Amino acid sequence: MILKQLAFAAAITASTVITLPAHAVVVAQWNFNSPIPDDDASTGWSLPSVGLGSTGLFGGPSSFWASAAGSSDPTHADDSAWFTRPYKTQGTGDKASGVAFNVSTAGLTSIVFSWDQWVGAAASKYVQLLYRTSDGAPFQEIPGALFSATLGGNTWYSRSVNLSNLPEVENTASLWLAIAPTYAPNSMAYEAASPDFAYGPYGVQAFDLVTITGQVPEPTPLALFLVGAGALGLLIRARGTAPRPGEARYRFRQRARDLVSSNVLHAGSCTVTSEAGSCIAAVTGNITAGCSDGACCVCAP
Ligand SMILES: [Ca+2]
Repeated sequence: MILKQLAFAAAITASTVITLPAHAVVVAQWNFNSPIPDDDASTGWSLPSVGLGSTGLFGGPSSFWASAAGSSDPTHADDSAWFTRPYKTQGTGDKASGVAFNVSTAGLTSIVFSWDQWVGAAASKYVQLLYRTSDGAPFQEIPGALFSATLGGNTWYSRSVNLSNLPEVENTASLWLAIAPTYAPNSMAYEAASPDFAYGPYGVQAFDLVTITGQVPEPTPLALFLVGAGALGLLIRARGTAPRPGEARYRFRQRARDLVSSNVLHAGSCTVTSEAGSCIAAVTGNITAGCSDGACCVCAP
């Protein structure tokens, strides 16, 4: 049995506000590798390798798997990337095609989006990061999130955007983040990533190690002191074990005293994310996904 630390926070009232130090967790990460290595980079996996989420394509491109050699994925054998094409023809569909990633950020703040991107020589030199917080809503631009293939085409780029200044993306059940080719600044045309190439819709945009992180509140001594008072909320530190996926058993304690009986079994919704060495959960529902070794839980509302 692996002992885990679980921070359990449940607000009693919606108006409760407690400012706490935060703890970063991986909401979802896609390495696009086959979950069972098959020594074939042309096969891959679109579900997250860590956490929960989904991928999408919009505006025309389809996808295939191919070698991710050169990306920052530490996997050296059977390392796949998610290749996409075709995109819009020259002079059409600015920011109207791309790839998208969907997660829940319920209970999380300070969202950070990072990814590796391969830009083909004839692919658009520029991409714009977009977002939406409702499945049917149009995408909106994330201010300042315009990226350029400054080193030319046929190159991997590691990119990251801190979305802390965009509160709409925090604590939402459905956050979509999209990467869309866009015209060169102050123009109405795409520019090829490599200067000696003409832009072409079959220029590949490929992706690897796409990662979305967030932060969950962590209890402070003051907050723990408030347990039981009910005035500002309920905040419990717990220690427990993870018997198997689908279950989580924790012994809730308050300052070294058992708060409730040990081995409490909870059922509900929970997302497992990787966080070696500790297990933190912001619980607004109950728990179904057990913490496995090196993993922790972030619960959906
Ligand atoms: Ca990979």
